[in-house]
Amino acid sequence: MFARRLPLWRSSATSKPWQLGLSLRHSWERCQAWSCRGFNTTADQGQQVDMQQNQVLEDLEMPVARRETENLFQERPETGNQYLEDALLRGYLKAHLPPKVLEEVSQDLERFGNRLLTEVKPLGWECELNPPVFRQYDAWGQRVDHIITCSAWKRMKEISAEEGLIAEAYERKYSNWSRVHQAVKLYLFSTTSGGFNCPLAMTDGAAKVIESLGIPASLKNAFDHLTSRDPKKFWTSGQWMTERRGGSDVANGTETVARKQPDGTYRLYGFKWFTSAADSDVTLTLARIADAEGHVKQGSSGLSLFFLKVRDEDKKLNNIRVQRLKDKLGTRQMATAELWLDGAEAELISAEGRGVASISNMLNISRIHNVIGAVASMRRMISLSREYALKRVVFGKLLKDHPLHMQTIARLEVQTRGAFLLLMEIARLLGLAETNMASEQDQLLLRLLVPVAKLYTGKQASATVIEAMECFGGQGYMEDTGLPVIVRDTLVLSIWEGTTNILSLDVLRSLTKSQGRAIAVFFSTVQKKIELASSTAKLEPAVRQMRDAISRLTQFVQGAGAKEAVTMELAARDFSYSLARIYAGSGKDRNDEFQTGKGLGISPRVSWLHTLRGKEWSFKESLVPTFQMEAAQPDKCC
Ligand code: UCC
Repeated sequence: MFARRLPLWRSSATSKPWQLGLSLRHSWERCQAWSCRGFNTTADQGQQVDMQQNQVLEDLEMPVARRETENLFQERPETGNQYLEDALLRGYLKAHLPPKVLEEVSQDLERFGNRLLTEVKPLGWECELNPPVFRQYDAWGQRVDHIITCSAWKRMKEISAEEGLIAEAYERKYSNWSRVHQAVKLYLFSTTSGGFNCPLAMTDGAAKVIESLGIPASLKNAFDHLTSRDPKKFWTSGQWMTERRGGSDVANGTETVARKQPDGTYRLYGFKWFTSAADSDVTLTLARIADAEGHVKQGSSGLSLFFLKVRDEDKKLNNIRVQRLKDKLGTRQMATAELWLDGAEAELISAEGRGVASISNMLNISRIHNVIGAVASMRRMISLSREYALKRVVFGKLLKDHPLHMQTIARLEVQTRGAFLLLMEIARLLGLAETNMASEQDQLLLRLLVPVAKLYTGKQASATVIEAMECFGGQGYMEDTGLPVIVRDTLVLSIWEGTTNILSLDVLRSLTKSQGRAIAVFFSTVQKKIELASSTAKLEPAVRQMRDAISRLTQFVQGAGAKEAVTMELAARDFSYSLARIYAGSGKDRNDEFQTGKGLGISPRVSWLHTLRGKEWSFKESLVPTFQMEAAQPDKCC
């Protein structure tokens, strides 16, 4: 076929410019017949096809410049108000929030959805086009170490304050539901935020640490700034944990030394290798306190937590030098820097040697933000793919009418729904914990689910956005569609805030620390959810699958005590994946309408495609909880 194809630029004597629209359409249809003929054609059919083929080739031999463009361009996928278009989100809120809260929150989210569309989205794109620039010296040779951010980035900070993206969680206007409200706003904001979701994650984490310390008088001012709705007052925070020797093994990698001053403050000396959102106002960081002889204690118990302002009142850096900005694959809108601390003034805010335990409050919050970012990226890419499927014609019909294409999107949708329900569950539990309404079981579950969700959704998101990018063919790979930005920015989610393996070990840490109570709560919670689901006949296959998975996991856990530590370590990732799949897959709820689907569906089954105009696809996709016991056997693992 290719041997016979004529170059496009050779003009055809038979075609007339005014016939082009028609002839191209016809040739397209002929193309379909031609491409569908298969390999086994009779001689007659073969002749016919040859004639058709010749005609198609003739039709295509138009000088490119003279073609009507309307048939050659693809349609841009457009989405509207993200809140109004997210049926699962709205269904979840309707099923959970008390009516009065629902009314107010819905109004706020609808308004915010419009603001995202009209104001925030263009700003996010501007941030992408104008990444931060580092100017080390001024024109006269003075060292200035100035990180220059664009006006859109600065505007994002103001909008974050105006919208109460941090404040909401600490004002607790809606009591235990405030965290859900905040999580939903951040979820909607995430993919249009131009990377500003990163400083917000750390700011929330810093506020959480300060609050958990009882808001000491010395930190009251900082707490007010971090949780302010006033754009002029709002501060963001960094989270400087990673040093030259690495970011996972913080206990052994941290070299920064803190020297006590006569006034009780400290001065920090060290080198921070990754400091995200380095333009932040304040930060939390770890260091080892030196004794009178200048000695420091190594290991985790030598680390203490410090609070510091990055600049003074005159915007001068706090004895900090910026070495350079990082050249990252994604999140390029946001300045990540290498910093020298050369006597930075800091305040000790944890008990000496309790730095890691204290900063873990921040870690858990920023890990939840990571989950928010992951689910948001998945949702955004699927919304766009779905929109595109309603517009893009290939092989003579819309993408939405191609079963294989729709099956692909359906699979992504199932993953996203499971991840969304996991996220909402965490936000719900966090809200309970912060309003003293959480039972001991709720708290154990929250501790376990944060690393489980972080590690699982980080991986899900990377796979999902790449698959969704493919739904646009070559267009998905084009920078100016904005799709590669989402893909790049998503890929970091399995790395920062702890890699998949580090988080898998944290899952084990939470089980060990609770002496098995966390896993017991996990099992009893999913059993209850499954009991609820079993009353719905059409969920029977999913319930069976779930029961089977739980039983296999229970067997493994029961046998784990007798095995060597290395066995559990090798199993940690598969084990955590299973926990995530089972919990997300059992995403049942108390509200009947939400339980049985009716277009919202529970996560193991997807029926949303019914809502696509004109076609009635129904795919039974499953978040099959598969726990590979083999991977837990050291001799089979290499
Ligand atoms: O990447 C970074 C910033 C990027 C920007 C992020 C924006 C994200 C936004 C997303 C939006 C889209 S900052 C670097 C991030 N680095 C990490 O995440 C660190 C990864 N490494 C770990 O997580 C390790 O597991 C360590 C550092 C926690 C291990 O430290 P240790 O000292 O070796 O661990 P230990 O000895 O097991 O734990 C010390 C104490 C224990 O408490 P006690 O002493 O009472 O028994 C632990 O139970 O800390 C407690 N602990 C925790 N508690 C440790 N982890 C936790 C936890 N997650 N929750 C509660």
